[in-house]
Amino acid sequence: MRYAETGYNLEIDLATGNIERVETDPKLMELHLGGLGTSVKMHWDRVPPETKPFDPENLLIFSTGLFNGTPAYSSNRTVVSFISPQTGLLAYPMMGGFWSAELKYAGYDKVIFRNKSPKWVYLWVHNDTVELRDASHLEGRGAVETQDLIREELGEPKAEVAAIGPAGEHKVFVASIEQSRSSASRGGGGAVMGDKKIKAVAVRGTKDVYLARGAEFMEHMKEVTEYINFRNENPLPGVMTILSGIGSPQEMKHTDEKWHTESFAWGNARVRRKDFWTKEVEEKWTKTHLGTVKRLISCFNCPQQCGGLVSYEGVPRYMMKCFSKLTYLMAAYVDDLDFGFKIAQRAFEYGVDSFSTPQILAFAVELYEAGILTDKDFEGCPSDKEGRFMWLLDRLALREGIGDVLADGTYWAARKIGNGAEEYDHNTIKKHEQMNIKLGMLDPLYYLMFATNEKISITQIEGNWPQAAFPSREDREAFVKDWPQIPDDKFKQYFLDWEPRGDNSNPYYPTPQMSAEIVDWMEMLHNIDDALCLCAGMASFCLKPPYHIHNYPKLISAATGMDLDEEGLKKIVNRSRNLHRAYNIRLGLTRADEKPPEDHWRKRFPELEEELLTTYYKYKGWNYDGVPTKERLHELDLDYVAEDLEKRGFLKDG
Ligand code: MTE
Ligand code: MTE
Ligand code: MTE
Ligand code: MG
Ligand code: W
Repeated sequence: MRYAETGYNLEIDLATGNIERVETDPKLMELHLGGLGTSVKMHWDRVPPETKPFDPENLLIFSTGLFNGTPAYSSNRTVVSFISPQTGLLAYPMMGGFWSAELKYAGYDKVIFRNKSPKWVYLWVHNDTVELRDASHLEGRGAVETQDLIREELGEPKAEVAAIGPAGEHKVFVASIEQSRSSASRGGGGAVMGDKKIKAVAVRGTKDVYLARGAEFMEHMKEVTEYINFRNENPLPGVMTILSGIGSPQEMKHTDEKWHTESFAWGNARVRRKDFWTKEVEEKWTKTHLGTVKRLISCFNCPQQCGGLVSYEGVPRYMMKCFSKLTYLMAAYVDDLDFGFKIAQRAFEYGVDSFSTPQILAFAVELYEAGILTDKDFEGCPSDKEGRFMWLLDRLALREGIGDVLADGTYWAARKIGNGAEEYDHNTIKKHEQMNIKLGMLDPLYYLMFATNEKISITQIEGNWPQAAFPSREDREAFVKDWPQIPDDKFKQYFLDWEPRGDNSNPYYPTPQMSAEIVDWMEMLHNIDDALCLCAGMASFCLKPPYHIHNYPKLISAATGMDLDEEGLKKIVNRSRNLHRAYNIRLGLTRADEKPPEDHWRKRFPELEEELLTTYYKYKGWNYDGVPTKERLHELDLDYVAEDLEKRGFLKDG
């Protein structure tokens, strides 16, 4: 009997149509838990580093995590992994919703696609019945409408469907995979699906998932439940509204957008508008918001309601959450919230990432204004800001005209366009568009998080540590008094001593050593969440979350029967993290790539930044180049990785 996991994967060879149900090695759970952890292991073992994103050998893995389908609240993520067409490194976008629970209940932990299908297909998984079905009639259909069309033709209203839209079909590098109220957005998973000619993956399951010690598990969950209730009744004081609660950022609930509209940059991540949020704007936006978001909704087995059902005049109803509300309108430099709701609907049907896409469109507008793109490139484009963005979105999603170049993302497009366009690609890391943050003073924690995290996106590493120092000592004392989530008491002192101004403030405080420790802690929690496929909004991504390093080992032990303590759990996720790093090193990641976008901060400190990176690498057990050392790999039972890195010349002299 297998506990928490089902112990079976589905292996789909798209070239031959062969489908296999494969029993997995139980040892893998002990070594990597599941989710992202075991997926990384599979990429390492099976996808050689010479593989290009659109080679048939590039595996596309849809993975559940260890906790999906168990009673653990908010465990509803699916992690999709593949070599990204945009970055050339391993990408792992995640989506919530209900898909993972269905797959677990159907009896599988992962669906692994290899090779390419000769014609459009979708996969239908229904317990023991698994089939590739013709999808030629779905070509050109939207990523959201396709889900309904498939449920209808299957006669299975409860099937969960992850689908691509036209952008994925056209292998747009920023194409997403859309599913219910969720989206595996970043890194171009939609393009890899499109390249393999998979239009969708539909799942329905009615079996059980077993727990090793169910009663004990439920006892621990009682405490989690109590804490969730407590946090919902007691929002944190002293932090911005968006960070005061739990769940993923409550953009559908809150109407106060002072922080985002004034702290993040508009246009192609250029301009900060520090006086934007006037009384007048607030009233207008609040009215639009409340008139548009009809009700709030949750993912599978989650008490929070982070999603919104959006009904905006003239466009079909759809689901939205978090920051997509603002990315398009801010990039387009449009002051109306209405535009955000209008364009997002179209973008979701195309199936594109709402972080990267608006940045690319704004980049195109800048190039046009600078005369690098011309009237010929923009032939037929309306001249108003809104019309122009819609027009550019259509071109990009369908790879028409100038859109064909833009569809590869800012980095690649800039190099294809040439003629000085590279200068305008200023907001990418590792060839991937970033959040349009624009702040004054370098923040050592965000510096490290941006530069080094394997997701190549800030969302997958920030979280447990407050984003800004609290002005008053009193407030800091109150905050640390009730902070059971921290992995070590020393963090309380770090926080108490951290001040908004003066000697103990950014960028020199937290010191490089402290910064390394804090970032490592936040990242470790994300790595656990991504292995369990638990929503980071209830753990690593929020302040004072219900799940943390002290209760996770107990829950995992009761669920799996493994008997893990904190050290044991840390070791497992560190093992997966180092394997992940080694894999990206093999794919060409270097120290020189590990830097934030050029002007996230006005004030920069090159020497300090070097020291931060070096200190962090050392803390991680990596050498100057960011490669895990032989000793570190040995400690983590990864000698086979050290051998491989040595053989390929990435690791010299340990
Ligand atoms: N893109 C689409 N199409 N839909 C979305 O809901 N969410 C954005 C961004 N891009 C979103 C999107 C937000 S708020 C986040 S945090 C990231 O995707 C999450 O990235 P991931 O899905 O790749 O993990
Ligand atoms: N959960 C995990 N495990 N990892 C993540 O990166 N991102 C959070 C949240 N939960 C995240 C996560 C953020 S910022 C957002 S906006 C939502 O997931 C995105 O939800 P979606 O992927 O279902 O669209
Ligand atoms: N950058 C900063 N400095 N702080 C944040 O909280 N959150 C990330 C991303 N970058 C975040 C950030 C996420 S998940 C999203 S969706 C957008 O910015 C908006 O995040 P927020 O709503 O948490 O501010
Ligand atoms: Mg997502
Ligand atoms: W988000």
